[in-house]
Amino acid sequence: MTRKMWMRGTVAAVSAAAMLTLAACSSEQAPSGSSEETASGEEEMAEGDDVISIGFSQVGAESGWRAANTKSIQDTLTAENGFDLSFSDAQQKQENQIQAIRSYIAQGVDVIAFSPVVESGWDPVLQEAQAADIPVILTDRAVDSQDDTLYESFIGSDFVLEGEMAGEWAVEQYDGEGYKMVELQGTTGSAPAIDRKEGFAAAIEGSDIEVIDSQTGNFTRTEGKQVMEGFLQKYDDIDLVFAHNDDMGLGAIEAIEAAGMVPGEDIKIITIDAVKDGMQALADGKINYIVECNPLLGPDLAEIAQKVVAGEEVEKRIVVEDLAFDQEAAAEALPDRQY
Ligand code: GYE
Repeated sequence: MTRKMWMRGTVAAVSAAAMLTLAACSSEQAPSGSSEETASGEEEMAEGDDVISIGFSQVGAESGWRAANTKSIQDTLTAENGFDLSFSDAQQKQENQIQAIRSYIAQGVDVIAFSPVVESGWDPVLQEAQAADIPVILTDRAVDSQDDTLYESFIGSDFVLEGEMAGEWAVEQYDGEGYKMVELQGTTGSAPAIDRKEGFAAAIEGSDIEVIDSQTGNFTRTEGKQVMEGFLQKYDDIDLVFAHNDDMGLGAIEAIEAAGMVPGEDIKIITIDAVKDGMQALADGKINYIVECNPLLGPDLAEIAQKVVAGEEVEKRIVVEDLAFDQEAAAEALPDRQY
């Protein structure tokens, strides 16, 4: 399998407008390219026929990352760019996503895309899409299916690597201090929660950072705060929090401040995502380090959908590259941040 690294780190510096232009260009290219090949079929391709209907089932609206991801998809898969988008929000429930996918199959859309809330349990519905000849593109989160013919492509970050980057920085900064750490995990069973936990644990192995507790905060600010309140009641010696996303870290900040302590000093905080609110807290000294997870997947999704519909080969895995920020880097990056 060829692995293509898309330099999202550099792409992030390009303006959203430029990326939309890119998406718009490629949306014009795919249909005209295909009608050139079948010159005689051009007549049948009445105006509007080359519009790609796409059903997208989103995880929910649990975080700032998700809001930015939804915006990127909705801003890119527009009528102007040649798409007819049906969008649904599954409110973090797999059964809602399965229902949405079934309704897209019944509608007979050209492409189905979704960000699977959890990793497992997708084979039956993906087989239904395959039987109906509707290509599926995964965005953001992976499925653990053994049969990779059930989807065309998976576009998203390497979550294990994100966890490792966070853990390596923790070791660099804090090894030797005997730090006690608590972990705020993402949604149970989701690819980013499983992978970030694994990557971080591997990176701190052999250091003297000790994970004293680990619970899910479901990627939300409210639950992150609640879980952190519980940790603070249970332990009086927490030195470090690793939160699987910014929102839970921001919830933890509220809990730490309410307990009369200073986040970023008395208790250090490392998170993942690097969305605006997280970056602001990092620049303000309340978070110590953030590994980025780029949510701007709309342009890649548009391009892959066009290729799939045109019958072109696509990469099975498109890895989005992420950066990382300390407090100083966050202050510098903030003014130009898109999300
Ligand atoms: O980190 C978190 C969101 O799947 C990468 O989901 C995504 C994660 C992201 O809720 O904020």
